[in-house]
Amino acid sequence: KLVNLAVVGATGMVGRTILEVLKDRDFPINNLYLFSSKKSAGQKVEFMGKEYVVEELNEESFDRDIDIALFSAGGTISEKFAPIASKKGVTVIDNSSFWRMNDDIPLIVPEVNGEDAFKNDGIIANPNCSTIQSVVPLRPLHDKYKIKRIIYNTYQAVSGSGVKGVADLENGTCENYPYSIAKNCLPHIDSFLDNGYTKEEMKMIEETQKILNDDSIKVTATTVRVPIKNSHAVSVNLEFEKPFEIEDIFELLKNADGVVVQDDIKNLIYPLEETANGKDEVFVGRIRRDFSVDNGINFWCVADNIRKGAATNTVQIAELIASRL
Ligand code: 2RA
Repeated sequence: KLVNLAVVGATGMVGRTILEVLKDRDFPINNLYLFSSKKSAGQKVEFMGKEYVVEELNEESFDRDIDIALFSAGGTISEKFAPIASKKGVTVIDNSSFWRMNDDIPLIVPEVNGEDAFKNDGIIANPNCSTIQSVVPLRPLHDKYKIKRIIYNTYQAVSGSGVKGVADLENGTCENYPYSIAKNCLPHIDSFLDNGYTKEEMKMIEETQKILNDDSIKVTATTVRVPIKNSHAVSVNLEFEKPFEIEDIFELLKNADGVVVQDDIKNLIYPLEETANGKDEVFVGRIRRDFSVDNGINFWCVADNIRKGAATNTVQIAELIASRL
């Protein structure tokens, strides 16, 4: 069935990338509607040889035949308009963090818990970018060896902060960060909470447990902004309940859905941001046993935080929903 699709936040960095991914994946579109804030309304966007005029989002925007709406316009817009759209029969796939930890809202990474996408009442949440790339490799490992504990250390590109973050790196300014991101790694993404963690760190902790549907997994995280333009890297340390052979870990990762293993240290092969940029897979390397515990491993993963971390994951969820329309 061809899909009547809306993109809310169509002129932003993720919104524009969603359009690229829709084209790359030949998503089956019947009618396409593009929405934005008042500021960006009226812009003309070319998509698949047709010109579209971006409309200002309002309460009547979904009073037309729309099957699926992809939101990437911030939490305030999602809080107000996702319920309006879903009440009119639209399935909303939301990139903001607003709905992610709501018990009734599925939080989906198709390679990990795709089936849960169908248990929705009209709103599906897309996880945080650094969470998405970190959990993609975990499905087969958790299924076979049961993950007991996860330690995340992230190295996050400035594109995660949008165009202002990129400008600060390129111009050496401090518009978007408290200190120069051109000269520092900043262990501070999003705001600090009373427990001493940042919201970004708590997102990785809570979202991982929800996506793997296992609150028994102990998770901790340190999320760091680094002077890289695009693509996030994450150092992942896992401790399993069960013993394993490292050769089997390699095999499971090589066969994991959505993963490309780049691990040949003799030839200095390991994941890099410049090879992950523009791609939709999660690149995994530096796979090795963690000798400091009984059943532990370390690995390094890199992914394009705007594509797999946001736009592509959103479109993959839309493909799942479209398959059952
Ligand atoms: C960041 N993960 O990188 C957050 C939101 N995109 O800033």
